[in-house]
Amino acid sequence: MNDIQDLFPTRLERKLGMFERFDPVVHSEGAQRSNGPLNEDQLHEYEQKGFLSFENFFEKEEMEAFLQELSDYEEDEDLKLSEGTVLEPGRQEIRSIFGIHEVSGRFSQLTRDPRLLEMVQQLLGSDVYIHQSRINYKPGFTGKGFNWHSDFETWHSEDGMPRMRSLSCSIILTDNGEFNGPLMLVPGSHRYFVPCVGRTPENNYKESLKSQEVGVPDKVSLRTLMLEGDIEAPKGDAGTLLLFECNTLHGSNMNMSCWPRSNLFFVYNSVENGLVNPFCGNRPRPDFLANRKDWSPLTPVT
Ligand code: 6CS
Ligand code: FE
Repeated sequence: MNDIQDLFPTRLERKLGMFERFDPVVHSEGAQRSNGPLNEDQLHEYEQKGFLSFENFFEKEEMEAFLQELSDYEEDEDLKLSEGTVLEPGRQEIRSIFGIHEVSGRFSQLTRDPRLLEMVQQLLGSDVYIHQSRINYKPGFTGKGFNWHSDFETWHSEDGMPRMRSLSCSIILTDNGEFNGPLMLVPGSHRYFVPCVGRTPENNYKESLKSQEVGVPDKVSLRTLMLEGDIEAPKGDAGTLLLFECNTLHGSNMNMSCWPRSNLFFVYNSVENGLVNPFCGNRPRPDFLANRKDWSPLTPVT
């Protein structure tokens, strides 16, 4: 177990009410806060909503190269069999490929793109490293959804992430429209921690990455937060960037359209927020889900 106090008790036998966040949302202050690429309005929006989206963040030509990698991986039978690849429940289509920055040199370099790194360092107020990376494919007709959840609730409980000082950069690879299961977020939900009921089974990830049952907030809490903040689905064409805070509630519907909804995710963690033992008490999850082997600060690629 940990010798540090568990400030975010969850995966309990009985329901514990949600409580207000006490970690900063934007961790930088003073000159570090004002000297980064995000202006005060953007910082304020991120603090209020828990996410920011940027249309046409990447050029069309860059996206073509990313899409080529996406289809190469889809055809790669060996990659399909690797432990970091999750298939859609009961099907042969790929749902997610984890650890993608360790598979792809291009995506590894992209994690250090100054256009991303400088914003992330400004928001997390420190040097950063990659906690997790993945591609979610959500293929047409068969791509299942993701239940409402806070990533931090999982990363705290199952990966031992101590505090809310992490965020996801999601790069839209195929147009996210109305009908192909776009990511939905609850604005303002990042300002509350919602403890979840239900103990975490050993090797929970073998099921949770196909369909998350443990660590899903209760409907009373979800309703309260949705009535307060509504729901937003920041759709956009390939090349759109979405930054969302580790504790912002999000989920998505199944894809009933013919168009895939594929997104690339880089999860950045502050080097001041290194993982400890999982607070749920289970063994640590594999490295492709929670990086424990290299926390050296990322340096911008020039
Ligand atoms: O368990 C995890 O780390 C993954 N689960 C979800 C539903 N979102 C975050 C992450 O990819
Ligand atoms: Fe998630």
